[in-house]
Amino acid sequence: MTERMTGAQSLIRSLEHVGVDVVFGIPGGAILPAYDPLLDSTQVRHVLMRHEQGAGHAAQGYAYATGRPGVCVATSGPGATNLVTPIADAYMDSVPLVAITGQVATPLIGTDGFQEADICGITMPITKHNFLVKEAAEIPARIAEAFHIASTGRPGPVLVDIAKDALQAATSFSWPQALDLPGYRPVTRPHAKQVREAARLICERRRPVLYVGGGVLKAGASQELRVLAELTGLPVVTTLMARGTFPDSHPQHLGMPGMHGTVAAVGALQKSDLIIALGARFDDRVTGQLSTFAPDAAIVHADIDPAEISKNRHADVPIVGDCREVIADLVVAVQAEHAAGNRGDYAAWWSTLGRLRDTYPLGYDEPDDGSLSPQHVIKRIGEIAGPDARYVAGVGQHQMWAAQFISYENPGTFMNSGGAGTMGFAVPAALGAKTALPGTTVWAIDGDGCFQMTNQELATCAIEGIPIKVAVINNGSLGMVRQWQTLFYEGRYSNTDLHTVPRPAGRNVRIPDFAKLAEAYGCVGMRCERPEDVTTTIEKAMAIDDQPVVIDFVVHADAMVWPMVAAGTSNDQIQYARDMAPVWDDEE
Ligand SMILES: Cc1ncc(C[n+]2csc(CCOP(=O)(O)OP(=O)(O)O)c2C)c(N)n1
Ligand SMILES: [Mg+2]
Repeated sequence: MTERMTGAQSLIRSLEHVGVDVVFGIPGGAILPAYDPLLDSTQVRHVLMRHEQGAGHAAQGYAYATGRPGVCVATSGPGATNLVTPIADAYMDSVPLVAITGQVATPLIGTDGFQEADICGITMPITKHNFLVKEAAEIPARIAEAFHIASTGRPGPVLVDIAKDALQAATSFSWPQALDLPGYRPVTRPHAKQVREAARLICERRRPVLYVGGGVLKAGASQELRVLAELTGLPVVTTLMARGTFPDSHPQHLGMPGMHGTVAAVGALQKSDLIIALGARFDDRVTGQLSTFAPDAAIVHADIDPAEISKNRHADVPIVGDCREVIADLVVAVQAEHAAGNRGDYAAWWSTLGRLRDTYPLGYDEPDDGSLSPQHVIKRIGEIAGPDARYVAGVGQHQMWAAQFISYENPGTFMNSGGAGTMGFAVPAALGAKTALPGTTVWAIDGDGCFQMTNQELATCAIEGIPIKVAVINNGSLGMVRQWQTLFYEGRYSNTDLHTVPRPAGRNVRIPDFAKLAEAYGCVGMRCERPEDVTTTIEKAMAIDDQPVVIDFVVHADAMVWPMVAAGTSNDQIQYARDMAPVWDDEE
């Protein structure tokens, strides 16, 4: 069954074949042949972005919202290199992404041709796999493989770089019957003996904790996790990448561990005698100083990627497999232990953790000068938009507050750039999520610094009819960096003031005026500066559903993110607030 067409037509046909409904991109010379048949596709919508970085993050947002690979398209050279940041971001956070780039024609490859960049070479360490396609006939097979690799096993970005002459050449379209990927066989079924050993330890140890990472979200294993948690009665912590995977309202949930985690979650890991790591990778932001992390804990480490196991911390019980299958099997194995009379006794453990949770809840002080507290603004957005909305954060203080002060009840409702910490993620990722879920409210919680990196995509939102809501948490500075300057550089604020808030004592300017900027981009722009206006402003934004909305929330400049484990120090040194360490020990 073959049909004559160009390589470009074959590319679009291939995308239709794998079920792609939207791609985010910007055309240019090398990819131009592919844009022509795109015009005729009734299945594939192309969203014209304003920057390729935006296209990549939009594809990530789409992937988060659907669980399917997001697709971004760029031309060769600078178009392709502009995709490097989102590709790296997707690699760090295991986001399924297919990036399609045009390459200069094959005779020009290696000649420093106009707009030539070796994007396969450049992205080698930040893609799960990449392909350079020089023959039109290869296109369907490479596209099929790219989608398969991106979305199976540990998800990740795959780049398909297609030479212009391959797009222009005549070929015959035939969809591959089978994929030819020797050596690529992700293990999804966990080893039964290891699972039984994990279950035995869970029932034997006194201070276990379920350390839940983004892999549980990617595996779609929230339901299984809940069953396991309730069966065992164990405390649960959810990392930045797993917020929402276990309901925040659940009594067994201690919140987020790590540098800005809750005292109870950090303490639960640190004082544990058994950590059951599920799709988590012992990132330095979670472990703090590795050599002093959880000194008494045995480690059960389940991950679909064998390379993660014992990478940072030795695993006593390694389990390679898909988290959904691992957790389901663990449930059965724990039930068998219970049936044999082995049931864990965690009463003393819960009394320790309950005391930490009650003594050191997440909190913040309202500013005493009548200005807005950023935490309050974010908390109110979460309360008003509710647990079914999607929240997409930028990177910085506002990101941590969005992780802390919005109550997540459903998997996938929080999206952010965790591993890479890419400023500029929020607006385009929100755009991508909203494209995938037009009926769902999508809030970008952004910083004044981050927003200035990718706000050009507001034009895309306005023109393409993608009505996201953006809350700029405007503290007038690169706040997270400023916080470190406050704490570790004696308040010497080198190059962190952005002048986005007028300060009578300083340069009394507001550059840019975010509300006016929003209007210039065809969005609704608002500003909120007083605590008494927060609720009505958010409600006003919620009532607008046919246009993107940007709110400039002018907040206090000095608010800080607490608790905090200073970089490189031990989790034992967590500060609940400035110069205030929690008391760990109790009578038991
Ligand atoms: C692309 C990029 N450049 C630099 C950084 C370093 N960095 C981390 S947070 C931050 C400040 C972010 O400022 P803003 O968006 O205003 O957020 P805030 O911390 O003030 O809430 C910076 C510069 C980064 N993470 N990403
Ligand atoms: Mg800021």
